[in-house]
Amino acid sequence: MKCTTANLLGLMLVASVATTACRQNNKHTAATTDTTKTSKFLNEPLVKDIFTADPSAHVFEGRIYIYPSHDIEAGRPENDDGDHFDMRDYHVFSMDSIGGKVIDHGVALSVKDIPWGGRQLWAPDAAYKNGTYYLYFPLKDKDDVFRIGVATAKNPAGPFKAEPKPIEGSFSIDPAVFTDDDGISYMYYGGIWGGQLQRWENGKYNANGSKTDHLKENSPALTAKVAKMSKDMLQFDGPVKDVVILDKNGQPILTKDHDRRFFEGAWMHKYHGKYYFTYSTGDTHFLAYAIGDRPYGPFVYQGTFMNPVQGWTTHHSIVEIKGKWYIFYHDTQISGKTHLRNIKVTELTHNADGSIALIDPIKS
Ligand code: FUB
Repeated sequence: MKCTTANLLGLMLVASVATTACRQNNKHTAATTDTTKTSKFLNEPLVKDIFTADPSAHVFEGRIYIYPSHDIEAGRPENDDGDHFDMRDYHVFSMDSIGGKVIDHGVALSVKDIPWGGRQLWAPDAAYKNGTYYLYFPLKDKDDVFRIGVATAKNPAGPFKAEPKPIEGSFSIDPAVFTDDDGISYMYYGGIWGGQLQRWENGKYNANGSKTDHLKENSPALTAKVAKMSKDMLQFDGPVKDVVILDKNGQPILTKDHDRRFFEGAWMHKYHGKYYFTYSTGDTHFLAYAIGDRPYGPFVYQGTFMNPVQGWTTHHSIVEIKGKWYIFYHDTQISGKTHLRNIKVTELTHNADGSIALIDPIKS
């Protein structure tokens, strides 16, 4: 890893707490957890020397691997399209246990090495199958349309090599790949506003698709998407389907229902045979969940399981580690700025009735 401007900027910003220095062996260690007694936050950042967000966590080869976005100060204006999130590469992090030392494995993939790439590397996810690790990532193509790409490696930390083209038929953002007990993998994805989902309502891209179409306020909300993955994990196998979320009366959640409708940041985990579809409500800043009997749904809305974090965006992953469940998430504790985030982790509890216990990321 090189000592980049972003690294140095990050180091300067957190000089009082960061203990990390760039090393020549392509790895460096993130700062150890700062347990300041007066902190209002439930948890402290896992990484303090660079800005990280949108953490997708997995257990690979007995270690916890985290695949986050790498936030930078790109000097872009802040707007509803998310132009201020102008990320250029990914780092992969790992640790041997929750609370253990966090290792930064350096740059795993750069936008300059993605042949079809334009701008904005947003929230990624990773998967493993048959000896290969797959990194899935949203990126605007050269026409400024978000697509989902895939890159492969033999090592969970990368470096990853991007496929020459995005996944055929893919669009929008925030891929999350779930592999069921039968070995079949599914990609959940999508995001409205800057994630462009509203531009794909009829399967074709319409740059004028509006996020503020008030005529649709009483219509079913736009849904996340789900597609089965091909055996080689490089393509979709079959049609892209809607992730339908119903209320407890069997009615679809409506566009105007900003507290409950899907916005972005999909994730799937399976608990006691049920499929838990979890997501961000975006402009109302909740993490919400809906439960179904099949990977394709439909899913029945259950409630929120995380209150708003500090910062506009909220994005998570849920993973089982040694019999306990954890949520990886982010906030803006270090910078106080929307687009410069830091990843965190905390335990997640499934109650006896299958509901998820509410987490408040800010101490009362
Ligand atoms: O990091 C850029 C975008 O912000 C992600 O893709 C969204 O989920 C939100 O966290």
